[in-house]
Amino acid sequence: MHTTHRKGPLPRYYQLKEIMREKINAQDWKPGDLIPSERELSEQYGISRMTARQAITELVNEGLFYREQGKGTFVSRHKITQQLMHLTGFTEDIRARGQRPTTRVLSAQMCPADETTAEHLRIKTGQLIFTLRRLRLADDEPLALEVSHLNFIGCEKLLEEDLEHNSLYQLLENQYGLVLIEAEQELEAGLVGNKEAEQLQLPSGSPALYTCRTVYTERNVPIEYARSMYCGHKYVFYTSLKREQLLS
Ligand code: 16G
Repeated sequence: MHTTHRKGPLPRYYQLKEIMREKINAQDWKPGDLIPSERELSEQYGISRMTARQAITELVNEGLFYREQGKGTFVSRHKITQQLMHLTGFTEDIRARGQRPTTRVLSAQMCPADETTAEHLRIKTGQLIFTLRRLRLADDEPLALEVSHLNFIGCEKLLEEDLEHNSLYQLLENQYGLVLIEAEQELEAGLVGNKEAEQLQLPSGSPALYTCRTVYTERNVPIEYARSMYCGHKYVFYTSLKREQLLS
């Protein structure tokens, strides 16, 4: 389909959406490419600018495009998938995609646990725990801001670790002999605030995915409570669902 039809059964913004989707699938438009402006699309397809805007906006909302203020609208990179069945860390997820994970440590310190964190880690509010704030990048592109709270005997030793160049999960497992067994994770949609927008190099108000994760070691002891903010247009959380068989 290369043109939109006024008398077709489908609304014209929808037809344009499908045309643009095809361009991405056919790789005529590649990740990072600037797409034509509303004006160019409206002239090319003989539609109003409002119709072109609606089609673009819907593809932005679906995560296929992203907008950069003052620059235009671009094709998103293929999203990074975190499988929700396996307990993996950022480094593993990014390497599995053939990308290079890097980390900027924003702060690492012993802090008193706030009420929510204490509840998840099953400790007393105010207990000192290791708190790590990191900006996570894939191929030098900022992807997520993470705050990890860790509690285990000797967690203050993490202050001496090089967390800029090491995976936290690998350290916990290989250096500290901790066995990460399972995790609970919640996802919530939201928007990127001003400060985070700057760190993630996004316009403020961009879509974000907020996650809360509690990781357990053996005997169901919580060890990490992490709150993260992922760039909404670069990340997808994947889960496969099976219908429970009816008991006969
Ligand atoms: C993931 C976890 C985070 C954990 C990190 C470890 C979510 C929402 N967060 O990003 O809790 O600290 O992996 O990654 O999935 P690392 O081993 O690369 O440091």
